[in-house]
Formats: sequence, C-alpha cells, structure tokens
Amino acid sequence: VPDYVSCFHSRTMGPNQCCSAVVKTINAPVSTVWSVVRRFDNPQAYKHFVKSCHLINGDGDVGTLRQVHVVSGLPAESSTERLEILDDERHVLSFSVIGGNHRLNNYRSVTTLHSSSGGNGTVVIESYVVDIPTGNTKEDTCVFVDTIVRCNLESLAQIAENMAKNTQSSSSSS
Ligand code: A8S
Repeated sequence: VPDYVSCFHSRTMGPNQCCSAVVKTINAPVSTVWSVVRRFDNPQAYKHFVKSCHLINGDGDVGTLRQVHVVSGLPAESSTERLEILDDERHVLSFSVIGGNHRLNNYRSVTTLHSSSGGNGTVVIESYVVDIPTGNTKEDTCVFVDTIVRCNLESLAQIAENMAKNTQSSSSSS
C-alpha cells in the first residue's frame, strides 16, 4: 500500500470521536468502480439508504454541496454534505457532513481505490471519523456506521461487477 494511502486514511481524532475503516475487494477494474464512486451528484446509484440527492451548489467539483434524503426506518431524514477531495488520478474521494437531520455530526469519510490481481480487480478502502452521539458508546457508533458503509460497498461491488461483465461480453461478441 503506497504512502499516500495511509496518509489519506489517517487523521486526528477528538476525544468524543471514533473512527474505523471498511475494506472491500471488487472483481471489476478501478476505472469501472471509479466511474460510479466519483459521481458526487449521484450517490443513490449504489447507496441504497439514499432516497434522493440534489446539488445545492457547484457541479461536482471540490466544494460542491449536496442535499441527501434517506429512506425511512433510519434515525435520520436528511444530510447536507460537502465534497472535500476528488482526485481522478489517484482515485480518492472524500466528503464531510456539514448539516442535516441525523445523529452523525462531523462525519467525514475518505474512499480510495487500488488495483489488485493484475489490474482486473479493485480494493476499496473507506475510512471515516465521526462524533460519538450523546448517549451512545464508541462501539455502538462504529457498529452503526460500519454497517452502512459495508452495505454501500457491497452494493457498489454488485453494480461494478455487472458493468464489467456487460462490457466484457459486448466486446467479445463484436
Ligand atoms: C455514506 C455514509 C454514511 C451515511 C449516513 C454513514 C447517513 O446517510 C445514513 C444514516 C444516518 O443516520 C446518517 O457514505 C446519514 O453515505 C444512511 C443521514 C448521514
């Protein structure tokens, strides 16, 4: 793992914060996975908890804000999020939560993609830091967020693997 990876994923944490990371291997090239991940305007493409999303300002560059509404059944309704890093060369995306109606104050995540198995696969690393909500423990908080992130990466894998399969079969039949 190159140096910049540990650099992007390490951060200073306050006393009432917690952090964790989820790693997922996907059987699709980095370019395919990145084409889904980089769309800050379209998180619902793979995040099943997102009901709708619209940009408040910007066009998907760093500094763009989005308003996300989540599906019912969660202890949350909406989230206002700012794109912090979008690096198309190194495949790094980071966003922070700056407002909304939920319990994850000061949430910030960093997602990096790395090619694996001779360039045919992708390793996704997604780390985050967040304030521990009052009345919750560090463990509760990490279990809750890890579950959401794992679901997101699971569905990202399915979508990217389908895209890769379809590209392969259409190019081999022509
Ligand atoms: C992401 C990651 C997370 C999203 C959380 C953790 C959230 O959208 C949901 C429930 C909440 O309670 C908080 O990459 C919030 O989106 C699904 C609304 C922020």
